[in-house]
Amino acid sequence: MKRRKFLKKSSLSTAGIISAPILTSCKTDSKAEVPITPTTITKPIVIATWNVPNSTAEAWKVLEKNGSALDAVEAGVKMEEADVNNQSVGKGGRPDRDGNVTLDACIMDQNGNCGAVVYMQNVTHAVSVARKVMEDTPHVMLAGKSAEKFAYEKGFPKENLLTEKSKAEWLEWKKESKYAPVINIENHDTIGMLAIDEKGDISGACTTSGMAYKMAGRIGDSPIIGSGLFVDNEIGGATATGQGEEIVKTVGSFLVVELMRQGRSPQEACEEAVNRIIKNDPNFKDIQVGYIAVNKNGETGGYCIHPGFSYRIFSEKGHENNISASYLKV
Ligand code: SD4
Repeated sequence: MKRRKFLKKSSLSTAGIISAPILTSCKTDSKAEVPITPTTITKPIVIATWNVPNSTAEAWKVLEKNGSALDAVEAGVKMEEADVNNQSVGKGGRPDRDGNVTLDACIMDQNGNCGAVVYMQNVTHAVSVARKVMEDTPHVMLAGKSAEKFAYEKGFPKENLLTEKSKAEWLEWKKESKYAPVINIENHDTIGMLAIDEKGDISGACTTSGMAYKMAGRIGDSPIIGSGLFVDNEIGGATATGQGEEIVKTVGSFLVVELMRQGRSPQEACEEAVNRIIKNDPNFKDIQVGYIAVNKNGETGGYCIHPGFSYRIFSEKGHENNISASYLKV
């Protein structure tokens, strides 16, 4: 789509002129050609960035037994952290430019409690360490070596997170050392997950190894409450994937939730949050950002700058099956 057309489409929907659920125009993947009609979705529900069937299924296992949304999102994203084939999260993640895999993660519950770890190495389940920060410390965020030490104190094992595959790719990259994040590197990426449980409580989690070949010490949006993730039990939640710097600059996930508070649908709120980014960044064609959101009615939305971003919803009512939807705005 030409930029002008794209902007026009965005501003129309932002102004509410397109009021019908835009999600009905989502393109679904080949596994499930079911159009999404938000009004048919009710709690419990889980929604996650990217096509992560194992993660949403794992979260659902918790929700269907009347487990908490908090337990569901932790269990769900841990699947991706442990999956060495996902090179954007946890073990197997692509390293920074010095060859170190450094993890960022956060978690937030229905009471507004939250915990995060940033720049943590050698521990696969960053989200669980983040939860320990939330539950067992007076703080919200621990960084680097101190986060790692805290993890060991809590019984997490030390592991080498750099797989042979990610190492070989990094060595190849080093030959040119050109930092150019690739849009939608593959159909696995940072995982952000939101869930509403049977009681109607919402929680969220977000976990990543960050942008491949980032500068050592760089931290993105994913562990920053309000940027990579935000939930508010009165309103709903949002989470993000993509170029973290852009998401941080606009406090994206908080923005999405606040727009929903003002009456926007999850879809409209995600669109507006993307619009804020492209309005301020003339180079938006070179970056990808994707948001997903759910409100307390179980209505969902998702939006991104470039085609290729998908998100996955698992809910019972109206959707007996997993649904994997991509929102392609071109
Ligand atoms: C970051 N938002 O560190 C993360 C990266 C990401 O898909 O989402 N990659 O900026």
